[in-house]
Amino acid sequence: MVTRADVHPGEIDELEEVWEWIESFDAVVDQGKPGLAQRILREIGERATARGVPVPFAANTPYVNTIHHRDQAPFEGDQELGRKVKTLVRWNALAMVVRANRLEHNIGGHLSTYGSIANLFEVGFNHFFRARTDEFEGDSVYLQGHAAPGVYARAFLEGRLTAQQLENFRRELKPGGGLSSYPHPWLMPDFWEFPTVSMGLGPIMSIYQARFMRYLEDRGLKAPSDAKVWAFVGDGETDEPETLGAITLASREHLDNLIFVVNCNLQRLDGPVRGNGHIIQELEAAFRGAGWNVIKCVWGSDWDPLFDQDTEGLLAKRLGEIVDGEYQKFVVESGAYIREHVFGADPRLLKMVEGYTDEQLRKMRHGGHDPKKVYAAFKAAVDHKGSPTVILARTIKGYGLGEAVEGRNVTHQQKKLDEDALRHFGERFGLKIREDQIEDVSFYRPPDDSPEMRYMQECRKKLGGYVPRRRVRAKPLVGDRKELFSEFLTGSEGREVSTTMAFVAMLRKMLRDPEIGKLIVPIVPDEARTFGMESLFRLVGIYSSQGQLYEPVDMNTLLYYKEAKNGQILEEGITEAGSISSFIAAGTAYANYGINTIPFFIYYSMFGFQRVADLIWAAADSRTRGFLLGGTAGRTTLAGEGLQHQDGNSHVLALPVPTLRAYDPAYAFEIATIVEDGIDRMYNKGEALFYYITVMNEPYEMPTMPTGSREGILKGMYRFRPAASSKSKLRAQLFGSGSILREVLKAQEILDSKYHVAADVWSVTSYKQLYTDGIEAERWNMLHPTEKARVPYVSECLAGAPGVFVAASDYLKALPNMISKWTPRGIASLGTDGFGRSESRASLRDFFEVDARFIAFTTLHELLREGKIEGSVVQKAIKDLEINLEKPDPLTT
Ligand SMILES: Cc1ncc(C[n+]2csc(CCOP(=O)(O)OP(=O)(O)O)c2C)c(N)n1
Ligand SMILES: [Mg+2]
Repeated sequence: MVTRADVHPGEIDELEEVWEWIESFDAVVDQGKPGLAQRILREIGERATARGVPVPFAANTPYVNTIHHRDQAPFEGDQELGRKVKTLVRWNALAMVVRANRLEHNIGGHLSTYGSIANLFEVGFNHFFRARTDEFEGDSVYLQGHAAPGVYARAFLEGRLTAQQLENFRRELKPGGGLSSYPHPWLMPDFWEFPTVSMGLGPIMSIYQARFMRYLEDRGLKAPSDAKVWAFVGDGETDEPETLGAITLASREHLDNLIFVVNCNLQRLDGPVRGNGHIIQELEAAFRGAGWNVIKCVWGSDWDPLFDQDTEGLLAKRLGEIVDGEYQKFVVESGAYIREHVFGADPRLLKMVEGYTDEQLRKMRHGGHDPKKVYAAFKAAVDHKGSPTVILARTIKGYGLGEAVEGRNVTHQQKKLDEDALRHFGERFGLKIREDQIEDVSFYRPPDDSPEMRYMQECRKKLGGYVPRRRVRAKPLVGDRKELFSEFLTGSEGREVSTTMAFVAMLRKMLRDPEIGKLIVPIVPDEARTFGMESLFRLVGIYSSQGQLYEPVDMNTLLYYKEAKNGQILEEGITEAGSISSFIAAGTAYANYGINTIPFFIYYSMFGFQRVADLIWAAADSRTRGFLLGGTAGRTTLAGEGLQHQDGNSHVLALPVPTLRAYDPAYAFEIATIVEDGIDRMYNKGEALFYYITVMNEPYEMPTMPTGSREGILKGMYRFRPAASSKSKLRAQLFGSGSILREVLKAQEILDSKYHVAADVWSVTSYKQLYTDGIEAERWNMLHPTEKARVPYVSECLAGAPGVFVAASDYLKALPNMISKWTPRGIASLGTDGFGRSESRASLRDFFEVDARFIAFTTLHELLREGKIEGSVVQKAIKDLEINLEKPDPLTT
């Protein structure tokens, strides 16, 4: 930037002319017309383009506060009392972590993240975060996970948590309960609303939360409100693709209900976030480029007089030159060092600070630690209209924790402080507690009627109550939906349909239901046509906050691409991470908004657990309800697509998620039974569950539901087709799942007609359910050694079942192997371990050895092992069934 000092009249003509323009511009600003100044710049920019002069692109503004102190909203609060409250929260947060680690070495916890974010949180808690009340839906606040100690400490001061609970931070199993390390709604369902600790998930979930609020409003499911979504994000956390990956959605959708606050302490765990660069400037460019309102809050009020003197932009220029690694150094260095290295670069800068002592220079506060600056930034953010806002607040990691910790690279994992550091803390913040309390690091809560405690409570009262606080606000649904699903129980009468088609027909029917129809939220990541869901476009419309501003190319067709403001389908585009974030928002609306939305997220099954398993884990933590539908599932059922697409994994990857019920159904009636029961359990009975159902694209006739199979379908297995004759000496029990069940049924016929083996066929709808039931029974038996033992459901089904046991599925062999020990004689498992292939279904099933031939052959082999048949029978079968004994192992091929 040119300054007056650069202009030497008559020397360089150009500079003089440039300076004249700048002076004219300054005059407009000095007249108090910033709007006009902006317009002039815009008009000149447009003029330049029209005249063919390229306009220089600048994603960044100088390294100064976006809000000039002249335009700052005045701080509406009592700064002194606010400071006292903050000190108390800081102390108790510190005490909590230090005590926990004195009691139990290595229990962990973080001091430094909260040290940096305390002021940002406190301004929010005292002045901005509105609680959920019966009258107002409240703000949704995603709090930076590693700063949890500060949130607990505040709740303790508010009287919501006891000293005992604080004492048991990170020791949740102690009598009286403890506190979870991070925000976990599962572990603290009355407290935490949003799990944020896996870096990147909080930010993306908050974006889709803000969008879902608009969706609910545009669809008339809730009244419009000015409720906000606040997301507190670490600067290191912005490296996660999820953090920045969806920011353009927020600006495209004009989500001015969304506020990101990035805690720019310039450090992550190991060291600086951008030692050789500028994280604040980098983020500014990214967010501005994406269309966000960016508020940089870098410098505290102490800097205002200096910037006032900086009429020529020298200081701003110098501050923009210093890299973050150097800024971090200033935190640990003396005032003299700062004088030399910041201001020493130019004698004019040195002059600016000649009246400042070194101590004053060292103490110059950063924006994120100045309540006035933060208040002004937050106020500007909540008042801003038309786009989301990000506040980039400069802070110091480990702020207030003493020289050995503040700004050091080791600060992140600091859990202990020596007595000197504790005393230093007390002195620095003017904490009025006794010396012995300092040494003991005792929790400290002044009397309720002390001015600071009253202030804290009054502030919260004005904002409607406490935050965070989780409460289930929806009333349970009451309907019985047996009738709604009954048509799917009777078979397709010769018509061949796939389970995907059957499911879509059910979805269509649910959408028309008077009670649940409007609550259904279909979510697709650009895959609706793959699943034959395009008929829904026209039926319920695709949600678009702007309606449809164009005439779709297929307008004259029945199933045209209909976008509508009240559209019901969330067509998310190609983002499984975004879609599952919508799923979580919709599946937790029963708590956050008191609305029982029922999400159905339908996606390519390989790109579900494999791609976004951590978000699915967060869904479970959040007590999400709803249905995940893995479409075009099955390693051999999805023909042609090959290695990356063919899913034989998801049912294994679904195993660890405790609240998830995973099903691999073969028939429409099974799906209908599962979905009907699922809605009942989740929304009528209020259970904290969600469902994963795989659906396939192989068309076949859907049979009628066998009588008495309902319980078995839900529990995980039932006998679908008994052997034709139970008299045969050679017996087998065959298990099939999903579309492989039909291979098993074919094997049953081969075995009967060619080898006189009478086999019962079981449909195993859920290995996960069977496994869960089995381990629960085993555990109960272990703990009740003298009582009548519980029998796992698998054992109950198969008690006395004759013959050998063979299972085949389109997933890994691990699934049947898991339940093998509860069957009378162990299971021979067939599955699809290995990489997929581009091939036809028949070739794939041969390659993975899960077709009827291999099932029959494996059964005969099992009978041979049991000594029930001669080797010659197996030899003959090898020929008859054309089994290639030399074929390569699909696992390693
Ligand atoms: C997905 C994921 N990866 C790694 C971690 C471990 N981790 C916890 S905090 C942290 C550093 C955080 O840095 P930043 O986001 O800058 O937050 P700060 O503590 O500096 O405020 C890391 C790597 C995590 N929690 N989640
Ligand atoms: Mg950081």
